[in-house]
Amino acid sequence: MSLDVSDESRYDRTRLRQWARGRARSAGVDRRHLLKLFAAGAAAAGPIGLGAGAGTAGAAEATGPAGGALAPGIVKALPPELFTVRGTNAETNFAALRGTGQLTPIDRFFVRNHTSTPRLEARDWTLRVWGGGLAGGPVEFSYERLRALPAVERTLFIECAGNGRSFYTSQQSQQVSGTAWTLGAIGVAHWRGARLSDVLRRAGMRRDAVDVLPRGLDDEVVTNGVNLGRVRRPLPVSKALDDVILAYEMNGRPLPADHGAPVRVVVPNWIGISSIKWVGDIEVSDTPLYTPWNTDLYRLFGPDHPAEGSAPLTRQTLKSAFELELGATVPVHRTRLLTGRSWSGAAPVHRVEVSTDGGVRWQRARLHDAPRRGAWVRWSVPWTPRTSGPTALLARATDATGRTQPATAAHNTQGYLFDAVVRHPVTVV
Ligand SMILES: Nc1nc2c(c(=O)[nH]1)N[C@H]1C(S)=C(S)[C@@H](COP(=O)(O)O)O[C@H]1N2
Ligand SMILES: [Mo]
Repeated sequence: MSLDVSDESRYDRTRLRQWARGRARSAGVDRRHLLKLFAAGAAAAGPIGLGAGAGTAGAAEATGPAGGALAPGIVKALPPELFTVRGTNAETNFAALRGTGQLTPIDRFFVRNHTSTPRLEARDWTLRVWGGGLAGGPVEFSYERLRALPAVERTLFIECAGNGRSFYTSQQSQQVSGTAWTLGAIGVAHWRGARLSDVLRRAGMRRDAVDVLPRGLDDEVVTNGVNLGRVRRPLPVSKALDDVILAYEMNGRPLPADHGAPVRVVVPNWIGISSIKWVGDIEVSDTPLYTPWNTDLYRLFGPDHPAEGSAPLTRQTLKSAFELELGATVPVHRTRLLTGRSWSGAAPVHRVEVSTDGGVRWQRARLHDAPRRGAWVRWSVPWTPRTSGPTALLARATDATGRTQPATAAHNTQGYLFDAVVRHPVTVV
């Protein structure tokens, strides 16, 4: 089954209608209560609140005994040259990608945890598929049974919906809630796993099933005293059957703990929250499902959107980033190669232009990867700064749909889907 953009927008419209008619089952959470909670959070929280952002641990950054940053609950090492710790999360420093290949090495792949990384053993793990959208009762898959299914391999990014959020504030002077990521809440990996469609068919999914709901085995998420339950976000059956993977390998190795071991969902091109880590069960439903992650979170809210928010967010947007620290100092009259990466959830990146004078003149960057949907392209341009002082580097991508990164991103209260050209400050000395 194929799913193109028009199918997805049809799906979004249908869902919005179902939502408006109140047909949805509310998946165990009092919606009015939550809406109030999130509204209060957004108003009070400034840059940090609930969103694709803070977990239970709040915004404080802890410092470890060796002086390195400690993100409570992340297992792998987080040296400050590779990561910036933000609450329970770790952002990849883009400068640390310079010289690496198309795949993000696992030692620098960002981590977004609502709570903390659980330690699960493959031999103790089972995936339970259950619900009213199955012909019979629940079906269980052991790790071995999953690995015995036909394997698929794909190179795909996972990117948080809130990636780039801090630029709403720093570049557009707008208030948003959630983790103040710069552009490093993305990584590209080579995934290997079973097709979700194979698992659903073997579990006896019925033709009238509409949603599947993968749920993580990490701790329940508690925000301001309200228990939202385990991390879970419904996927429409059309997407689930199209290209979703139950991944057990990342970059040729068993999935690491922080990225969902032993098995995670990988949803190509969609916002990161769709790709549930540490998946333990999947509900298959014959009615639409709602959880906080597709109602009050991961929709667009604000004056330009309906009171109940936009349709649930699906595809990622278009972005570019330099492999250079924000605020870097560079020597005058010396030629250097500016490098970076661009990506889009909609189509392959077609063209990248770079400006080194704050956006007055633009030149085409040389692309170093064959553009493919689902991954990024690396690019470069030589630059010889001629005058000293502060300036801004800009990179602007266009994808194969013809869309170019705009000068400003459309504001929404939770700061999702920032897609504007970022003004990357540097000082020439
Ligand atoms: N079970 C579970 N799955 C999860 C999350 C989580 O906290 N728990 N975070 C989600 C979010 S918001 C993102 S952006 C991605 C991040 O994946 P990564 O940590 O492997 O980079 O995982 C998603 N899947
Ligand atoms: Mo995310």
